[in-house]
Amino acid sequence: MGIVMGKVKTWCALLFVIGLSCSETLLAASDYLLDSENSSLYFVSTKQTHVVERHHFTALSGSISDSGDAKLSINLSSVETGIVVRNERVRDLLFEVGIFSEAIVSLPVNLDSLAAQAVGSAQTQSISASLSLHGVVAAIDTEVIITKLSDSKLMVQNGSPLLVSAGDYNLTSGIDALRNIANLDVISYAVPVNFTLLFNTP
Ligand code: UQ8
Repeated sequence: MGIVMGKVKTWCALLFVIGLSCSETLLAASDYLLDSENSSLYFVSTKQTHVVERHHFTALSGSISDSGDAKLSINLSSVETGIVVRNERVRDLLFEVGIFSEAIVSLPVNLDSLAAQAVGSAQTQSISASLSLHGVVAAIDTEVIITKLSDSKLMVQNGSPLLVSAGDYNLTSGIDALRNIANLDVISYAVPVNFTLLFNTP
């Protein structure tokens, strides 16, 4: 009888431990949502050779699903260049928001490595993402720095300068249209992009 009770207790303890680790896995696997208020995505334009200006988007959304699919959506109508008429021209002549309202970045994320990362630490990861912009989907291979701010908060930043070539997304004729309407000799087709993305899990 004593041996049987002993075995029952061992099994109960084992099931308890399995139960605990299952619930931890479930917690670690919950969805992350972009904290859009505290996230940013900037890009830089260069005109007349030496005039370099910083712009950004005010409406971002995104998530990392419990199956490891990360997504960032950029509302292209939310472009902010600091000049109202220029915002309208970039929206209409460059991005053509009536047809292509959003840019979407998607990539797979290694959730195990995120779960194993210590709170307060940062890791650099090479990623291969796809960017859908202006009707074209193209690969972006780059590095990101992932900082685990708490058990429920991640910060993801570009780990090296990120360059978008307008030609890769069928955007050169739009840039030429902006150059013509503003009476400029040159606007560069090479556009540096910088991002800081904060994600929270409930
Ligand atoms: C844990 C984990 C790893 C999670 C992952 C999380 C995640 C989702 C990560 C994502 C990572 C990733 C790979 C992100 C990629 C982000 C990118 C690359 C997004 C793309 C953003 C984007 C859409 C960028 C814009 C691209 C582009 C080609 C822009 C061109 C801009 C230009 C050149 C504008 C020219 C402006 C200009 C000088 C206009 C001239 C002008 C005009 C017309 C005017 O009217 C005017 O006023 C009267 C002027 O002022 C006088 C002008 O200058």
